[in-house]
Amino acid sequence: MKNDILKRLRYSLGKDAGAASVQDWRMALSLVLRDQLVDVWLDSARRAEVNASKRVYYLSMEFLIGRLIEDMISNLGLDAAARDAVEALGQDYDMIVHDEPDAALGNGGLGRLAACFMDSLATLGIPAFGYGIRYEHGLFEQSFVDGAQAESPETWLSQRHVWEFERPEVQHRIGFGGHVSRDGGRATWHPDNMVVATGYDTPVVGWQGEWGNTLRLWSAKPVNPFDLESFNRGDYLAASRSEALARTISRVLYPDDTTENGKELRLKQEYFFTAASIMDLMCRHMEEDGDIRALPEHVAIQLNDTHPAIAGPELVRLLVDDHGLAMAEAITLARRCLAYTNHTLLPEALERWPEGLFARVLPRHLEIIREIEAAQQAEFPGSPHILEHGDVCMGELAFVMAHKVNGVSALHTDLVKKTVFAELHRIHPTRIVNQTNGITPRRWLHGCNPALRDLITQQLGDTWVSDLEQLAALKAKRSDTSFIQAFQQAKRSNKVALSNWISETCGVALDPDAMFDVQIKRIHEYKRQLMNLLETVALWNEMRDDPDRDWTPRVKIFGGKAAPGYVLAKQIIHLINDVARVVNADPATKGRLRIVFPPNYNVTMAERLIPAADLSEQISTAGKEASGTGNMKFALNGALTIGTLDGANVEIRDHVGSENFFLFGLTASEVVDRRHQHGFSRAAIEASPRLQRVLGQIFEGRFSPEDPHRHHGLIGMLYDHDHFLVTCDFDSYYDTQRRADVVFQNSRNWASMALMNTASMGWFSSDRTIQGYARDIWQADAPRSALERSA
Ligand code: 26V
Repeated sequence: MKNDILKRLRYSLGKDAGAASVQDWRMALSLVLRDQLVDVWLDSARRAEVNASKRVYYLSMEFLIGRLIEDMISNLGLDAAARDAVEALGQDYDMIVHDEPDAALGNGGLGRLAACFMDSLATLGIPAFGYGIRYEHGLFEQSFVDGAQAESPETWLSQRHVWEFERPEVQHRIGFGGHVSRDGGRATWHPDNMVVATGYDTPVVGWQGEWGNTLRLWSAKPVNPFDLESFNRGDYLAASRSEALARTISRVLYPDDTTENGKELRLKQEYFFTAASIMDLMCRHMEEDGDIRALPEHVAIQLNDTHPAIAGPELVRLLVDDHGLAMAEAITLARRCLAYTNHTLLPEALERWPEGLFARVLPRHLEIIREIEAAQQAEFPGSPHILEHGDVCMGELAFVMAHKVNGVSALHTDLVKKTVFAELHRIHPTRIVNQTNGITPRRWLHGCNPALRDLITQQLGDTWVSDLEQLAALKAKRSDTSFIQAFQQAKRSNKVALSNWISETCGVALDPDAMFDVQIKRIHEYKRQLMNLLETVALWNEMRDDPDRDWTPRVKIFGGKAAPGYVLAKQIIHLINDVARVVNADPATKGRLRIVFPPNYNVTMAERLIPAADLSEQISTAGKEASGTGNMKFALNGALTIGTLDGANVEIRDHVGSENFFLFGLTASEVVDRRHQHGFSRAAIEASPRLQRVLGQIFEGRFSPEDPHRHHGLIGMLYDHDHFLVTCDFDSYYDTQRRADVVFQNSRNWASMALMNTASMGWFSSDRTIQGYARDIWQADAPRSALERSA
């Protein structure tokens, strides 16, 4: 390996060992690893082709993959070999693997789920492609300027992305706009704008390197690089106009996961990557099989939310306009290929496009949507409309064009049936199914938590990594003193490592024996970071009032980005930073309470924070968090959860046992009732002197003396339109936190409860989730050898 690295450094990167930077060494190592992936990857592709296997196509606007190098090393089983080789070359191994930029091609849970699914599909040996967009700029970088969020562009591609293979020969032309002509019954779309989608392939090789799938991301290029005539005329701007237009399409990830409906560029991005993917899989099918009517036997297309929902009309368009099928047959055939996952019930996040915009960008698709709508109404009179109030409703479109629709946790699926799709569920009572989310244990335990991983492997051997239910055997160790001590030791070493990192990056010293209480996720009103902060201020007050009490020392850790246009979320960030400044400077609570908010939360930061957490904050308003997946990562790594009965928290609590979970708050149905009570938030505030005091302090500028009015907006919101019931759940949350304080004082008991969490989380492996999709939705099997392995 050492020689291979030197060879790559010299012949692929053109660098001499003496002149090589950390980045050069990292790229050389990565290229050596990539070589090793290629054989199994190409072999897998060939086997899938020879067996004419059904392939899964996972269409997602987002793949939040983070860094890949450590995954690649450990999936290939090369941990020791890579370290030895790099050290023999006199280089710092950890520095090299930490040099890789974090690929942030997603906003949060939905994108990270897609990345975990790719890992599980490869580990299970299910032939699959992930299709998405190769954004030039991922999610913005966050910094704090005087406590307020500032954004700057992310630039992961400023260095070469070493894992990918550019495929200049894989190109599809994607049209926009124009008009539709008719010749007899046959329609032809004449777009007036074209771009080319070029594929970039990243191999995704599963655990132990036995199977490899492809993540194919599309980049938009101009059809003609530039207009030579304008160039010769000296009009350089006009010469590159078509280029500029094309490149905007894959330029940047939309950073708002709720409000950017109706933006033309977003619709173009959605159509761009969906059409490229559908054309790509159709070409593959026609080459391999040749019978267009056999498509559903060979193709399962999963739509990750409604973002690729235009896949339905696009598939119908190709079947009717290019392959000459009748409309009714085309709709039925397309439906047999398609399935749709819903990830949110928030009304503002459900996609709708103004019909006028749709007509301008995708005129032929709008016609087809009208036909789909007519067919649905003819068969099921009174069915909910796809076209409503001048909008194209993507949820209804996705539902009607899918043979299965799934929610992502038991509670969420139940609410999908009862709320957003109640009427469609009545008409199609077997279409909606549940597939509770999961996480890959390779990254979220084996990779990120070496201390705990080694302890588990000592006990169980290493087959748990692809068969996570084996962790249940650890339950027998809950009263085993020496094992519990080793378990505590692993957590403590992670907390020490995190403390060192926080002291370097935030300049705040932490006590590793304090309770590390962590809330990391996008900043959203419904996730209630504000409630966590109000509780922190209340605790601070109480510590100052009663300094002689035996307080449990706490470190409150926050992480997360606010969408640049989400004013309230940004105010919450500002308030957290304001409170942190005052509390961290207070000698009265020194050593007892600390607040830290490291900027630019991303996958890599999650990998540092999760293994070091004692308490996991999963405190969304019940009925609002579809599933959550961070909740699973924490519990797997031995944190206890403080949480509401929301999303997958419900199932986590069922698995780990109610005695090992800090439950509080209103239930989803109580939330609905409470909202109907007039003046519910003022009543809750009046009933809680503790909350009143905190709100008063913030209102008076206790934490922002230089600008005492700064947080008036937030406080006013809590009094007058507390839509997410922060005020109503506050007291129950505060009391439950104090209960956690007491339990934490008995560290051995806490550790034994934490162990019960780790030991009970096997079911939340994304391997289990993917097996559920394969069985209930895709009817896709792994080729025999892989199946035998997982059996
Ligand atoms: C929506 C939109 C709407 C318009 C513009 C851009 C954009 C980008 C992303 C989204 C999706 C938001 C939905 C989402 O991320 N849902 C999360 O999905 C996780 C995986 O299923 C789940 O664990 C979280 O509870 C859920 O919030």
